[in-house]
Amino acid sequence: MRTLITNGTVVTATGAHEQDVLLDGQTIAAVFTRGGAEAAGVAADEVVDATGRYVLPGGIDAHTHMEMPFGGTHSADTFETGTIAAAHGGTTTIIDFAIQAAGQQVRPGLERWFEKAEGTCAIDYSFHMILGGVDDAALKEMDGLVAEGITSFKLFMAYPGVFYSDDGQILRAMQQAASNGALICMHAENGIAIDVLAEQAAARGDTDPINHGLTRPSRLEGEATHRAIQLALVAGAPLYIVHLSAQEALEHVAVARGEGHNVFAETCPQYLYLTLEDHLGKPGFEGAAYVASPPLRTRDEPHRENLWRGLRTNDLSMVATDHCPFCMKDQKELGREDFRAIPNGIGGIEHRMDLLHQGVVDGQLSLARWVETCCTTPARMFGLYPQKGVIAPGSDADVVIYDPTARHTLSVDNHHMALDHSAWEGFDITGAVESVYARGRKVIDHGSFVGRAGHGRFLKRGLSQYLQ
Ligand code: DUC
Ligand code: ZN
Ligand code: ZN
Repeated sequence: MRTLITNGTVVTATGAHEQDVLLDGQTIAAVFTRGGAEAAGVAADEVVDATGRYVLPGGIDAHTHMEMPFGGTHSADTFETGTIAAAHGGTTTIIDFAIQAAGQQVRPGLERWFEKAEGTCAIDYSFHMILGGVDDAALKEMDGLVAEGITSFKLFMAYPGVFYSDDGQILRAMQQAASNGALICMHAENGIAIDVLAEQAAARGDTDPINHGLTRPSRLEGEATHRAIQLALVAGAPLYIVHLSAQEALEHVAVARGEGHNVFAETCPQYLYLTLEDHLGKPGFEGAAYVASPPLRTRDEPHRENLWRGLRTNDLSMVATDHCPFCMKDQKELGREDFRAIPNGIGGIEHRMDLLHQGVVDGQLSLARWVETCCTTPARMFGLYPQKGVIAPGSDADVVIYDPTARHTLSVDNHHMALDHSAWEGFDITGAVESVYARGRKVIDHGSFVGRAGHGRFLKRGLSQYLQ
């Protein structure tokens, strides 16, 4: 099957280009200057007129949690529902976090993730590995996993007793990463101090959802980020900070990068748009929908402005969602009496490309930077480039046709995530995904899903290409 996409504006990390794109089977066969395909007499089974549309590389969401066990329940999206929602939003690859639970071995955790994802994903997928217990066995497993294409590992400085690693464990994992080429992804919040604050709040009777944010101050994200950077420098390992939310943390990343160190960070749409007061602080139990860690930050400090600036200056390398959806009913409700029992997570896999395009419309980001932070850098950072993240001959035919002028409103009534609410309810967006190709197969056609659960394949990743 050959598909020729004509008359569109191809947007890549290098800018906007008037080009035609030929897909042949699962790959991009050629990119022509406007009219070049016609002049060359290229024949195609399908010709798509993309006049007035952007033609983008498929989005890569490098931080998702499908069917993740947490606080006595599981995140609500399966690999099937979550990847279909992703496709609706112009994302054609996810990297999900397989989990080694505390007290368990690494391998069974990974095998469980393969079982869940195999045959159910609508788009391609890969895994990072969460290390919930760094010991000699886990360190040895790291080398094997890197050889098998699991080339990044997440450690937690938060959640004592669940996923938490102490500084010694972190240092040892970083030393292992320095020797095997893996990238350490860090959840940087001081969980020991947070647990003290949370316990004190509960003892005072401060149990509403907003206390989740009040007991996780941004300083403790800044402190943990600084400590993680120092440990990485001692180990001689590169470091990637996940879901950076606080200006204090960004400052430490910026200083390290200014000194020339291989320190990188992602942020998430919720930290660019939502706040502690306006969302986590909604009346009654409504704020539970916005409980995630790190928490939404206060609107009284310029966290959001600084994060947008960080995206422009490349102190923040990319945007992922930390998609971790829990319904209000039976899930968030577990913490109605005590904010500590609210499952942590916000769903947003479907809206990342739109919310960041809105940033372009609002003058926060350039068009090229939109694609770079959502598609190209994730591929480079996590060893998928140039198979993914670019429109170029030989790359996978993951292509999004995006209408930059369409307007729509995000809502639980029209989203495709398995969620009974939307953290993005009422957000007006300029720009909309029109059609999506995942490895050459059309999966979204004018807003309708026409793909197949099981089309997605596991992607064995190479080492991070952050230096390329
Ligand atoms: N943060 C969340 O909000 N959910 C899952 C795990 C995490 O680190
Ligand atoms: Zn995390
Ligand atoms: Zn996460």
